[in-house]
Amino acid sequence: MFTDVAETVASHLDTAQSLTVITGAGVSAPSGVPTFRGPQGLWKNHRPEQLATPEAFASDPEMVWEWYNWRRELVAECQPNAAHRILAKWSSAAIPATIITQNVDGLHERAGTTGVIRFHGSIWELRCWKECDAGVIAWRNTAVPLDPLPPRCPYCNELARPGVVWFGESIPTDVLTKSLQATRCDVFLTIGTSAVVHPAASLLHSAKQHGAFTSEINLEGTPSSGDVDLAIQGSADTVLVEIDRLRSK
Ligand code: BV8
Ligand code: ZN
Repeated sequence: MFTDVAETVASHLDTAQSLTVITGAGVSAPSGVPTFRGPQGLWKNHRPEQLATPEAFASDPEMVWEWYNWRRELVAECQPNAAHRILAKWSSAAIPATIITQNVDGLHERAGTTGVIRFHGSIWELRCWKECDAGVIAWRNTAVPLDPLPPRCPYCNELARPGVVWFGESIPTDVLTKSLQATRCDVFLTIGTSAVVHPAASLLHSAKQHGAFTSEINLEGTPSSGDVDLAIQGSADTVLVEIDRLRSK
């Protein structure tokens, strides 16, 4: 059903000297991780801006930590899918792909992808809410379930917060710089994202300005669909398997 468009992407990949991919929740959907804005989405009984914000955490840290603890438990039971595996393979190819992800679930890393640029951080990292000297640097915590809940900063014993970027918070400068640098590429793929969250969604426009061939792989149309050279409607895992099959190297 999409072999011809997959062939077009595969042929661009065969001649590309650099490839950058940005992924969203749709890449983890086949693994059973709910998307953010889908029917059974992670936000269904909350508006995104309500829950994933510093204000929500300040007013009710227990409620926000209940939500993250639930997501961590859910993700811990999920396995990477073929989309993660193909991207992991491409990240260690002769011409390695750069994988930028909006996802905080860690499934790209679990699939073996090297050098993942985590645009919105990770639910497997915590930071000190009071930003004490030692605790301002995120630390890894993979405990499922979290105990105690909410978790404390090991350095000052104040509240810990999830190591993610919330709405109204800036993307860390080094992450933004690395991501913008990665948009200087021959091929830019945006996969499994509704392209409504900025500045992540604007990386596509930066890639276009640098002359990249751009393609979107998504189950449904998005605000980016009209901006890419080739929009492919399909599931990230099956489309990536087809493109990988058609690549000659
Ligand atoms: C910033 C981490 C500067 C936490 C997330 C008003 C006030 C303040 C800010 C704003 C404002 N108005 C606009 C903004 C900017 C705001 C923004 O973009 N808002 C949007 C909602 C309008 N952005 C920010 O605040 C950013 N910071 O701008 O800093 C600043 C500073 C101060 C004041 C102003 C500006 C920070 C944004 C980061 C927010 N953090 N997550 C957590 O995860 O808990 S965002 C959240 O959405 C997730 O990270 C997620 O990754 C991201 C994007 O969602 P998607 O991944 O696209 O998921 P979604 O469900 O939406 O779509 C999935 C798609 O997959 C669907 O299209 C579906 O069809 C498709 N799909 C499903 N299954 C499959 C599939 N595709 C393929 N195959 C399948 N099988
Ligand atoms: Zn601290």
